[in-house]
This record gives sequence, C-alpha cells and structure tokens, in this order.
Amino acid sequence: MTIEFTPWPEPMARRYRDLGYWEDKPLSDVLRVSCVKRPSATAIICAHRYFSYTDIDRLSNNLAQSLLARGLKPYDTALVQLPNIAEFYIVFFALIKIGVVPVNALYSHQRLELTAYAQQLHPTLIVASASHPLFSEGSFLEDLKREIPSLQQALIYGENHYADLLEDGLNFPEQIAQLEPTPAGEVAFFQLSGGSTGTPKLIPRTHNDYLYSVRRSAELCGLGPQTRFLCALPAGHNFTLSSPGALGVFDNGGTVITAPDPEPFNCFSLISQHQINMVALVPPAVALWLKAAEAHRDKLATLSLMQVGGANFAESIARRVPEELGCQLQQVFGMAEGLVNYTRLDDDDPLIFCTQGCPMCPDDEVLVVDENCQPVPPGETGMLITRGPYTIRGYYKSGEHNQAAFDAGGFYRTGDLVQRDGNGYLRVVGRQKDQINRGGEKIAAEEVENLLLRHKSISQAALVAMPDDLLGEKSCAFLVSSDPDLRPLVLRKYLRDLGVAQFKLPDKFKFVRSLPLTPIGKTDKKKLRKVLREKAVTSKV
Ligand code: OOB
Repeated sequence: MTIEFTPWPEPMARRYRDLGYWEDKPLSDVLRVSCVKRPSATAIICAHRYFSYTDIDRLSNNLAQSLLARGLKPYDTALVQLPNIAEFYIVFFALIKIGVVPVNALYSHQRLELTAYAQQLHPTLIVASASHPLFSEGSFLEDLKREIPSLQQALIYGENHYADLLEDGLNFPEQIAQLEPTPAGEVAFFQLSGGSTGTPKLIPRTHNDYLYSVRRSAELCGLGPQTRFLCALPAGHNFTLSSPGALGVFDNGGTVITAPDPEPFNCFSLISQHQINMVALVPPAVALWLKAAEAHRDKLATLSLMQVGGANFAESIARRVPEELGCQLQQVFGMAEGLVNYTRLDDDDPLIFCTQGCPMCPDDEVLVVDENCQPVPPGETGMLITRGPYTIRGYYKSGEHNQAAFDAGGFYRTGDLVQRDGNGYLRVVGRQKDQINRGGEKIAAEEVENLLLRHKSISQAALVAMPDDLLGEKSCAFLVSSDPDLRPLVLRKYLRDLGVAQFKLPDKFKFVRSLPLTPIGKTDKKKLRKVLREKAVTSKV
C-alpha cells in the first residue's frame, strides 16, 4: 500500500519534470552525491563527535539494514522525535533509503502531540530519545503501543549509546544495493503544519518536490563545500532542514554543526570553535544574539550569513544585524506546506531590511487576493495564495479541511496577509488564520481552546495573540468560568497534565463574564485583541 496524498494534476507534473524541477531522484540523493564527491569531508559535527559523509552513509545503511531485519518495509510509517543530534540525520536517511516514511515531531512535543500524529499515521516504528521525559519516565510508550496496534518497533536511544547502537555489528554491505526508497513521485516524509485547527495536520512531501526545494534554495544561497552551517533551530523544521538547511549543506559537501537550541553563548562558542559561516534563526533568537554580541562579537568573526524567518522581523532589528553581528542578513518567509521566499544575497538594503523576499522558483504561482478572491493591486494588503512545484495540494487524510485550505484551482490558502511590490517582493503584514506565532512556534488557537473547554468549570474559551517585545506574540486565553477561584497556576498544571507541549500553554489568562460575538455569532477575536491592547479587564496571571 502506498502513502496517500493529493497529487499535482498531470499537465503540471509533466511541466515540472520538463523544466527540470523534478529530477525523479530520491531525497537521499543529497547524501549520495557528497559521498561520491567528498567522502571523507566532515558532514556533521555533534558536540565532540565528527562524522564524515562516508560515516553518515555507512551508519544510515546499518540502521536501514537492521530495520529491514526487524520487518520494516516500504510505505511503513515512523514517528520520530529526536533532539538536534547527528542521529536525527542518520535516522532520517536510513528511513528514506528503505522507503519508510517518517514524521519528525518537535522535541518540545509531548503526549498529546505524539499521540495525535500516531493516530493519523498508524506508524510501525517509533524512534525517540531516552533523554526526553516521555520516554525516561512513566508508561507513555506502553500506552501508545496499546492504543496503536500497528506500532511494533521502538528504538529509544540513550544518548551515550546512539553511536554504539548504530555500529552494533550491523554491516551488511552485500545487502546495501537492495535498499529501495519509494518512487520519487511519492511521499518521502511528512512535515508538520503550524495549524489553525483542533488537530495538528500532517504535510506529505514527495521526494521530487522536496529535493527541488532543497537544491534551488542551496543554489540561491550560494552553498558550497565551504559552507559550515549551525543548526540551532529544531532540526526537523522546514527552515533548518530544507531552506536550504542541513539537506542543502549535505548536497553541497559542506558541514552541519548541531546545537541543542539557539542560546547565544553556546552558539557563539561553536561558531568560533568550528569557523561557522552560516546560521538560520527566528527573530527572538536574533534579539538575544544582538544582546550577547555586545560583549562577545569577536567570536562571530567567521559568520557571513544569517538567515532570519519563521515570524515577523522588525525592520529596526533587521538593520542592526550587519552592523552589530558583522554578517549579511537574508530574510526567509516560508512554510512547511511548501512556498519559500528569500531576499537575494545581492539585493539592495531596502529589500533585505524591509521585505521578506520573493519566491524561489519562477513557477511559484503567487496571488494576493481580497475576500472575494480577486487580486489586489500592487502594494495593497491581501491574502497570499499559492501553488507550484513544491507546494502541497492537500494535507494528509483531511478531506474536509482541504476543501477550505485549498481553492478549486489547487492554490493553498496560506492565511498570511501580505503586500507585494511591483517586482514580486512580499511583506508579511498580518494573518487571517486562527494561529498564534510565538516567536516562530505556531499555536493553533482551536487546539488549546478545545483543551481548555474540557475543564469542568470552563464554558467558553478563546485564545488570542498579544504583543510581546521579545517573542513578537504571546498567547492570552479569555475564559468564561463558573469557578471564581480558578487560578492560572491550576489551569497551567491542568493543561500540562493533559500532555500538551509547554509552548502552547497560555502566557496569560483573563476571566470574563462572556465573550464578545460577531454579527454572525462567532467569537469576536478582533475585539479581544483590542481589549488586550487597552488592558480593559482585570487580569490574573
Ligand atoms: C516556517 O514554516 P512554518 O510552517 O512553521 O510556518 C509558516 C508560517 C507562515 O505561513 C507565516 O505565517 C509565518 O509562519 N512565517 C513568517 C515568516 N516566515 C514564516 N511570518 C513573517 N515573516 C517571516 N519571515 O516558519 C518556515 C518554513 C521555511 C522557511 C522559513 C520559515
């Protein structure tokens, strides 16, 4: 059985092949090419461990073979949750090589998120880390296996044993030729959607579409064997994986240096120790780096390119990047569903500081439309809709939601409000989707509202964004409660106990008698955001 996904219409698929966007090669080609060209070059530095391209190839082959021996087969799926370590990539390549289709959960995800993904995917395999509380204490794994009968295999790595497990006497060179990825037109793996609905959606990415996005991104960003890329945002996120991310670096024979997170002091040390020249960050991390650089700028001498994306980036901060960090800035406006926009390395300052770039592919069809789906004139605000050679045509098994998320022509409704200039450069000015962007971490309001409504004394809930100096946005829950003594502390513990990721816990709670409604009877979130700005109700934090 193959993995279902919404295919591109045949004439478009043909066009993308004819134009050379789709190469009909597996995503693991990024590793293969560098194994041929630069076998002994360092592919990954992870703390004190160095891995050459040959090492990554051999280790991922070993793991692939051992998974085949355990009965895994093409089109099986895998739920993976690993921190930023070399094994993230080894596991990724191992699975791709044998046609097992993974989803990479964020390391910050907890029981609810992992369970929701498993319920949708029915994975055969889970790969996780013993350093995560879910797998080091309690009975989560056993509970999950009970709930998801397909889940037969678990690889839970204790951090010190990763390398041992992969070596584990599992060299089967004679079988390596038999490894079979899924055909390039099919699903290679799933990305995660930031989402705006109750259940997080899975994004099927094909070998063809993803390989194109990696290779085009790498070309546009000037990657080469000299590239030394710091991966400090979650390794599985579309930004750090493919824009051009670690896969782009591998494809060009460069080096990826992993960091657990973007904490500046550790990152600065890594930069000076390993002569790192490129990094991808979200805006709040840039603010922290600017502060830290006041005393430690000398450590950033080798850094030449800083990509910033994932959330709104203030022009005033953008301008400080070259001046205070001594490197070039590139703005990146992308989405796990596909479309990625970049400012170009040779763009003039006003474009680099004031826009979020333009699409990477000449065949990215981008429209900026009003409520009636009519294009708006250049410079005016409208909703961004898009389709193209690497933008999905549908979420995984989400028939009903897809009706709303894609229009009749297959355009993906991004939910982003943008302005486009005469040259196709975009500025992100707002959002229509019901989502909070907490410094790049996306929170679907409905998901958290549904959890709050499960509490016995809460009858109405609305989660909205409130401005925050560092994160750009934080979340505030407006609640109607029958219990006057309900406290934020208790509610946060209640949500944590339900198993939701920490970043989704509301930063603020406001208790109100009723929620304002729009004329058609929906919660009036515009009014709530206004209320927040005016601080009109008494708050309890
Ligand atoms: C990236 O991907 P996702 O899927 O986590 O989030 C996508 C959404 C966009 O629809 C937009 O709302 C927001 O994140 N966003 C930005 C932005 N980049 C993303 N909003 C304002 N300015 C930006 N530069 O976040 C992502 C994927 C690939 C590359 C970069 C970011």
